[in-house]
Amino acid sequence: MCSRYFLYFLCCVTSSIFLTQLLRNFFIVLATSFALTSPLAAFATGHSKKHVVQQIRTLPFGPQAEMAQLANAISQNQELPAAWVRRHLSHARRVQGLEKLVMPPPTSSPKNWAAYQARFIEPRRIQAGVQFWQTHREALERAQNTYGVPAELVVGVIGVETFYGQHMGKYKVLDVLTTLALHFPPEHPRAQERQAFFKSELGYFLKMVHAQPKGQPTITGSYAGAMGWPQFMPSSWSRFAVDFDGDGRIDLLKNPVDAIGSVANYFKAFGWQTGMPTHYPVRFDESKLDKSTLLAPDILPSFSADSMRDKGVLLEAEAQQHKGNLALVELFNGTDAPSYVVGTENFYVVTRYNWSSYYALAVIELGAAIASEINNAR
Ligand SMILES: [Ca+2]
Repeated sequence: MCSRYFLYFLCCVTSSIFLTQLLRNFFIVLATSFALTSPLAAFATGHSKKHVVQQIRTLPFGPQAEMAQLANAISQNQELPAAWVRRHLSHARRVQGLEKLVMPPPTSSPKNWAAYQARFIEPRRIQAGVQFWQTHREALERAQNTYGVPAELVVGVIGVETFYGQHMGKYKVLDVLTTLALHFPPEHPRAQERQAFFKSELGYFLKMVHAQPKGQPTITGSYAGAMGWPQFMPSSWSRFAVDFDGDGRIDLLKNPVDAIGSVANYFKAFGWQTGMPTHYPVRFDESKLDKSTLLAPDILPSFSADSMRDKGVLLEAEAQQHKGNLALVELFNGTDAPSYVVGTENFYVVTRYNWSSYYALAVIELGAAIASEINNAR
C-alpha cells in the first residue's frame, strides 16, 4: 500500500514538474520570439547587429628573434623604452586569416559603383546620419567654422566608416598590427611597402598607449588597425586627432565630438579648399573624346576646364568657370557601362582619407543625402 501511494505521489509530483517545465519553456519561447521580432525589445536589450561577430582566432607568435628586432626598431623610432616595448609586444597574438583580408580584390571581379552606392546611400544609414547631425549640430557647425570643412562631409565619412559608431571593429589593434608587421603576405603586389607601413603604424600605436597613464593595449579596431568613430590609423591619430570638446583628452573611441573635430582637421591638413565643390556631372562630345589621355592621370586633377573641353568633355556652366585642375573619374558598374564625374582638387582631398574614388563618392553622396533631409526638415 505504502509503496503504491508513494508511486502515485511520485507520479503526481513528476507530472506537475513536467507541466511546470512545459509551461516555463512555452513562455521562454514566446518571450524569445518577441525579443527577436520586436525592434523595441532589441533596442532595450542592446541586442543589435554589432554584437554578432565572427570568432577571431589567434595563435602565439613563433620564434622570438624577429619580434626582438621589431621591438628594437620601434623603441628607436618612437623613442620608447626598449623593455617596455618588448613587454607589450610579448602580449600580442598572431591573428589567423588576416593575410587574406589585406590582399587586393581579384582583378577578375569588376568594381561596381552601383553596388557600392546601394550599400552606403540607403535609408537606414541616411536616417542614422540625420540623427547624428541633430545630436551633434553644435560640434558640426563649430568644426565647419574652425576648419572650413562642411558638416556634410564629416557626417558622410563617419557614416561610411562606422555607421555612426556602430561598427568600430572587434580586432585587438595590438594583435593585427603585430601580425601584419611580421607576417604580411609576400604575394601582395606592394608587400614590402605595406609591411613597412604596418610596422610604422604599430610604433605609433605603442607610442599612443605609452602616452596614456592607464594605457592598455586592449583597444579594438578594424582588421587593419583603424580605430574609433572615424577609423583613424595610429599615425593619423597622432597627427590629426584633436580634443574638440575641450575635456583635456583626445578620445576617438567613445567621443563623437572629438571624432567630428578630428575628421575636419584631417581634411584641412590635406588641403581642403573651403567653398570648392567636390565634383561636377559630365557628358561627352564623342567626336572629340580623348578618353585615354583624360584617364591617364587617374584621379589626380591634371586638366583645366578648357583643356577638358578640348578633349571632348562637356561641362555645365559652373564647372566651365572652375579655377584649378580637374580629373575625369571613371567608376565601373560591373558589366554595365561605367559612370563618370569630373573631380576637383577637393575630390582628391577626400580620397586621402581612403585612396579610392568609389569611397570618396560614397562619402560625398551619403553626406549630401543627409544634408538634404536636414534642410527639408527646417
Ligand atoms: Ca576630448
